[in-house]
Amino acid sequence: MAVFEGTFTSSTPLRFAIIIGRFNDLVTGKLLAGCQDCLKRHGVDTNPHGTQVDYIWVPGAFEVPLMARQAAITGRYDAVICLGAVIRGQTPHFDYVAAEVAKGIAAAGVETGVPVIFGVVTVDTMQQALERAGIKSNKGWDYALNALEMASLMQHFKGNGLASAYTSYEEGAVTPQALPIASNRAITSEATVEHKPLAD
Ligand code: INI
Repeated sequence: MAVFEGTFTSSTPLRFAIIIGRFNDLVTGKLLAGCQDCLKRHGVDTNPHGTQVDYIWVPGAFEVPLMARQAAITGRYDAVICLGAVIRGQTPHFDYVAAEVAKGIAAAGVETGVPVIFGVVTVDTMQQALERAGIKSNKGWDYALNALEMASLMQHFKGNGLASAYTSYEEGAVTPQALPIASNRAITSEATVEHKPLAD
């Protein structure tokens, strides 16, 4: 038997998608900066015009899970990092939004087999959000570390997720019947996705 662990540096260049909610961008912008700082210091080229990180901006945290799933299903990324800030004082339906976002992000990872990192701060006040986005510490840094670790860990288990099944289907190696049920709808509608680096 064996022990499997991820590392924080990889001998092969890993690719990441970072999904960022614009809502509360005072917070999410700082989370992103922390995230980029961590990736850079671990040898990742974070330039949006480079080959390792794509940045995808969405209106708010509610839209993050959909884009996380779309990004993961392409099979292009070793991990997807989701950044958002949901602040109780700003939304009477805080509990619903926070719960849906958490469930959606978890589902995107489980369904596709690609690590999807939950980097959405859910707090009571803007002060608390800012404390987590640089004033005391920057959770963006931690989320990037989590992504590096999971991306590296998953290298041991490549070939078992929906994203790889999707790629095999695109290459004609498998039929839709051979894929997980949840993937069949996605396969037919997403076969023409173009994989271009996105500008910031
Ligand atoms: N989006 C957030 O990311 N954080 C919030 O605190 C928030 N509040 O307070 O409402 C928020 N709302 C927007 C939401 O995420 C969607 O973008 C919007 O409802 C459109 O679907």
